[in-house]
Amino acid sequence: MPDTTVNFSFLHRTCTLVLLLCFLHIFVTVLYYVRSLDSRPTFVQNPQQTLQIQRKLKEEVSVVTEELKTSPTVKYRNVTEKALEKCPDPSRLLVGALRVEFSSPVSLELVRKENPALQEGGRYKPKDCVALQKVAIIIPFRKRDEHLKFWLYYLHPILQRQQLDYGIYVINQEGDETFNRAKLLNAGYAEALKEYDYECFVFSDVDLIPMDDRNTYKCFSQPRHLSVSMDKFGFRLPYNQYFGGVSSMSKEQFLKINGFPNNYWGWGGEDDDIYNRLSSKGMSISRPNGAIGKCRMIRHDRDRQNEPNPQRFDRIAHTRDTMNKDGINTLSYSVVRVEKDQLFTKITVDIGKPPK
Ligand code: UDH
Ligand code: NGS
Repeated sequence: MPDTTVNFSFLHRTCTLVLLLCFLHIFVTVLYYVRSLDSRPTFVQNPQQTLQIQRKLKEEVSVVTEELKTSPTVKYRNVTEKALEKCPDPSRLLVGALRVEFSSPVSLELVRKENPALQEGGRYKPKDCVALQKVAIIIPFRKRDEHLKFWLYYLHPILQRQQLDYGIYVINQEGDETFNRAKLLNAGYAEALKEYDYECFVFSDVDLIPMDDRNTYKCFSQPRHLSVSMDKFGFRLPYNQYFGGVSSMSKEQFLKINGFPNNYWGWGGEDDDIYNRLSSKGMSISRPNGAIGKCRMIRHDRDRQNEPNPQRFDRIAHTRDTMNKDGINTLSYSVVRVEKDQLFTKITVDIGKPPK
């Protein structure tokens, strides 16, 4: 009996000790928890506070967004970024009437040296502002190297002053078959678009130089005729519908007329066909005034394999019937060579020959 009493008493003391230890543990844990609550930053707000903070953040974001939209220079998080403005239209770099003459020859080396800002392929865009338009200039070409040098010598400085984002594409007809100006222009349109997202296309003969830099080589709300008063015509239009020499069209205007005809082999009529296409689609011709539109042609003899095309009168009489079946939608040619110079991209193309 005494043994049992001793055992019971021992057990009772042990249990009491364990219980006390448990209480002590709980007490210490609670104490630490309460102290940690005191020292924590108060991240959790009541719903009212949360809403207020969200509103403030929204306001700050919209202020920064507005600044980005309106101000060219935005300081944010210590980073200063320059957002470029659109170039002014007309460009403030223009000088007006120019002296154009062809008495002493020019070299490509000289033209390269005088135009250091050009990128390979005859590409340029203004550094300090966003150009108004991305313009591809397409030149139909075969064996006119002397004319091309003069063209590059005069046009590059003018186009840079006009602050255009431009590229020069010389579309060179391969071989000695009959020349086809309009088909080369179609090929130039297609090739230029493979390189860059051009929105405007200027089609220029290699022997025509503008005499006033206010004659901007860009596109307008209507197709533009740029060579309106040529020296060889006594500085007047030869006839009202004349659309030859230098013209410009937006991509949209060009596609609306299904591009240019591919079947005018030899000299003449293709420009009249283009005029017919435009007027059949309800478009009119926009032109600079006679003073600003003055230009000089480099005198030359008739080219070989570009004799007057005897079919041209019959063809221009049927433009409306043929324009949907012959144009950019039926263009077929192959690229023989692409050469990149600092001053131009020369693309030699095989455009075939007139059907027998
Ligand atoms: N072109 C060439 N090579 C050629 C033929 C034409 O590069 O062999 C190009 C060139 O860009 C030229 C354009 O196509 O400016 C138009 O050529 P064109 O022969 O239709 O027109 P252009 O006004 O000559 O240059 C017309 C005949 C001039 C005869 C003058 C006689 N004194
Ligand atoms: C017209 C031609 C056009 C040519 C224009 C000017 O007669 O293609 O003369 O030619 N139309 C026809 O022959 C149907 S030019 O004096 O520049 O050689 O552009």
